[in-house]
Amino acid sequence: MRTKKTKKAAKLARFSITMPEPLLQEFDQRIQSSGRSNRSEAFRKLMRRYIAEEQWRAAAGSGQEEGEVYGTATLVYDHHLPNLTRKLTGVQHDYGRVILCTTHVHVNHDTCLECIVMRGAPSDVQKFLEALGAIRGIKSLEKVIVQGV
Ligand code: NI
Repeated sequence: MRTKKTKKAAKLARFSITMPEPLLQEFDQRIQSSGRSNRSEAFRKLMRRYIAEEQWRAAAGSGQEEGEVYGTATLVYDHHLPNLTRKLTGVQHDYGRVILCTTHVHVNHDTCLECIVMRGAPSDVQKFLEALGAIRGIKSLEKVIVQGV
């Protein structure tokens, strides 16, 4: 007799959320224009990302040196700012052990975009991100700790 392995579907729960109407309208418009998911799927995606990030934050906060997280840090900065690129390079060399690769894009005459792919112990990755965050002049720093790897 052949048995088919099937993944048991998780029981679904319903709940309600209160939020400003314009925020919900914008959210729904984005979902609709992406054509990829519905509101529930979009919320599930946000919640998984939030949980992964909080798990990492908790592990990093307790100084966890075991285990490994993957993530990216995406930076936007003006390379003309005095010392900024020197400090950025210095920090990346200090934490070379958590950097898998870096992609640099010259957006325009002034602006650079850099995406750093990271892998390392939660506490090490956090220290690296703190060191990046301490560099003055960076216009934006987006951190993503990925789930499912
Ligand atoms: Ni550049």
